[in-house]
Amino acid sequence: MAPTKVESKLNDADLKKKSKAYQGLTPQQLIDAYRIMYTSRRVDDREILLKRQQKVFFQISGAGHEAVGVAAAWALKTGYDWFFPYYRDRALCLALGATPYEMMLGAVGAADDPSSGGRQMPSHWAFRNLNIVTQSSATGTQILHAVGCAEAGRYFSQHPNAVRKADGDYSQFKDVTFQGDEVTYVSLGDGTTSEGEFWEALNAASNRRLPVLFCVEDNEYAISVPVEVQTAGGNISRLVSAFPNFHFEEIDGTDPIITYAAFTRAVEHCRAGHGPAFVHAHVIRPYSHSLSDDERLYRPDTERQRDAARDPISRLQMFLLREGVLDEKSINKIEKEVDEEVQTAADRALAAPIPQPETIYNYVYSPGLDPTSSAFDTHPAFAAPESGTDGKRAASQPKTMADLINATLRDEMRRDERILIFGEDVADASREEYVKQKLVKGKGGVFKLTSGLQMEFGSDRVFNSPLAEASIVGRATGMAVRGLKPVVEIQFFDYIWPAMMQLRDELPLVRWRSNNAFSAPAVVRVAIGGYLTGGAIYHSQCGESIFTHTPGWRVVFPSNALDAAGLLRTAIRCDDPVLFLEHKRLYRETYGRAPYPGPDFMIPFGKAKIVQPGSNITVITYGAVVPRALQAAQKLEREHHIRVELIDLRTLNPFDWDTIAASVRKTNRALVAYEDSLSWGYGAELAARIADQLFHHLDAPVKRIAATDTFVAYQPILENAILPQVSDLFRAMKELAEF
Ligand SMILES: Cc1ncc(C[n+]2csc(CCOP(=O)(O)OP(=O)(O)O)c2C)c(N)n1
Ligand SMILES: [Mg+2]
Repeated sequence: MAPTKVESKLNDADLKKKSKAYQGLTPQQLIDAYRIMYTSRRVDDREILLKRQQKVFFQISGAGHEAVGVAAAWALKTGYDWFFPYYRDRALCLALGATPYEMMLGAVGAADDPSSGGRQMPSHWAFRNLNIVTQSSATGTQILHAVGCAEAGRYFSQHPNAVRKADGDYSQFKDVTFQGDEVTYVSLGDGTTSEGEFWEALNAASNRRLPVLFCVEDNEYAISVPVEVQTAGGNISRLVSAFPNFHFEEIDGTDPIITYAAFTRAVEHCRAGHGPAFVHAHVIRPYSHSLSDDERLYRPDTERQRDAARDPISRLQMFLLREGVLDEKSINKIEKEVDEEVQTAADRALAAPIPQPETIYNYVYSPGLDPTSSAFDTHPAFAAPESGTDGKRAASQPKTMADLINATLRDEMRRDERILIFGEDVADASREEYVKQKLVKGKGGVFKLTSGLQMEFGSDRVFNSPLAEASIVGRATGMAVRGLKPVVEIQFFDYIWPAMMQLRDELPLVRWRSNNAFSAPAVVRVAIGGYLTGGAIYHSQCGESIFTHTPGWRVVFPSNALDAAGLLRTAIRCDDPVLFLEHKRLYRETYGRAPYPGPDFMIPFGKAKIVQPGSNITVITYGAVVPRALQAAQKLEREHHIRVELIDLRTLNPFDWDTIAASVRKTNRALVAYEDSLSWGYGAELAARIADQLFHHLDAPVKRIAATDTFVAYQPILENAILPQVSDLFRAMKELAEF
């Protein structure tokens, strides 16, 4: 938008003096600030009008927060720094370069809405070209993404080769840009400071001295809950003041000049590499929480009038008049121009095409790289056992699943400098000198899966995280958005739940909700499952169906060493988020060992393995039930001449329906076996599909065998009774065959 010329009669000397008084902002910049703040308010007002006319479907305003947005945008650099705003940051986005028209496209849910293509509510900003990253409605999740983003910027500065792309993997779709002194901005409300993820983010940013600028826009309410209920003592600045390496500011965020000065100091601290900054801006919320809220139900008029007296727009207007920067006529002129622009934007947006229903499946997964395709189907290259060096001979020996996962991670990290590994206890030793001085051997994971990787690749590529699962997944998401390939570990599936908001509402959803503007193809490795003899309730759980029920994830669950290696490589090279479930009991099992299949062996997703062909019944399973079902099937054949076709799914989403269907058409009998508790488990969906789509081929009801509908108990007698055993599988198979 064209800036309005200063209309008052200021000479050069006056201007210089004034600019100093305005904390470095020129009178022209103040006029521009007024224009943007006023535009922001008018877009809100127009949306409210359209909502009342039922032409838009939701409205949440940035009213009262405009000065903070403009000040932050001007202290930072468009397209250079990175932004994780929240829904009140309309003025920030406008000041960074977004337009009222683009915002209106979001409000009407137009196909060309740059933030989400009509998939998200309005004010959920994403502007790829402005480095404004997609956000969700979940309060606080964005803070960890910002931390990961800042870590990525630093990583690329220290590993410029990581920018390189490879053909045929995710990196071909990930152009990396970074700046050595870039800053990541993230904002949130006062209520959101109560979320655990806020504290996890502060802790990580502080400890790692990351250039993250945290901005708390404190309007004293979270919907109807006042700040003194959210925050012990009523002031978040006081609570966070002990975090080291921070620069702190607490300011009146309704005054753009003061706010700009505070942001400028904060940005300087971050850019200089001193660490993060925290700007606590006191603002107002004149328009209720959203159009679905009426604040008169919980705020008396007196309080609302007190706020109104601090309205940032009228304050700046009065200031400009008082200073002689603008007169009434020029203010009216600006406002008229803005009103016209907003009106035109709304009219154009209302006429814009809306998304077509058939596009709903677009961008659940990468449109560019299909991990089920033949590109991911390569042959193993086993080392020849009789010839070659000792190393080659060793490589030809059968290895455990744990060995091959470790070897795959190692080879992929050698191939691709974008890969980072972090999680709880994954490093050999955080105090790396202990290992280097050979004082200790190093840990490398509670199951030793990442053993030796820190020592080979360095502590900036393999490192321990704090004990904070949301932080692991949230930071990985921020890194993956920037083009890194984090391969993070959740130590036990039983402890995945603190990360659930990130795993359900964020990582798998980044691509779809931003209409492919952003993506986060990270890998989350998780140790899962029971049969441990003593694992008990909190070290034995399954629960994979919760993730196969979440669109956006690829879910992998190998049963043997070779599949684990081939599928993990596909997971790392593909362009989708992958939940890689590793059964603890299988890590070092004799069953399914294999020699190392070489550094390029891949298995495509969605391709089951027929473990044993058969003609009488089909058994569909995966994970640790595979060897148990095989034992039962072999016994059944020995004792009763019943031939079982045993299918190992290997990947749960996508899953290989063609192989299941072909088998059931042949045997006419299906048993679905799984380790998770029976009801609502993964097998329920398979059984339903078979019953639905293969009904005419069935000679017997589709049966399921699974754990009891309880958790897994400690005492082995109880554990055996709870988890499906070989004898249970045998019985179920026999009954089905004899039905
Ligand atoms: C995790 C989560 N819990 C609850 C909500 C519902 N909700 C949306 S906004 C909001 C209040 C946020 O208050 P605050 O952080 O102070 O921001 P403000 O809206 O006041 O700017 C709540 C409870 C949500 N979106 N996400
Ligand atoms: Mg608030």
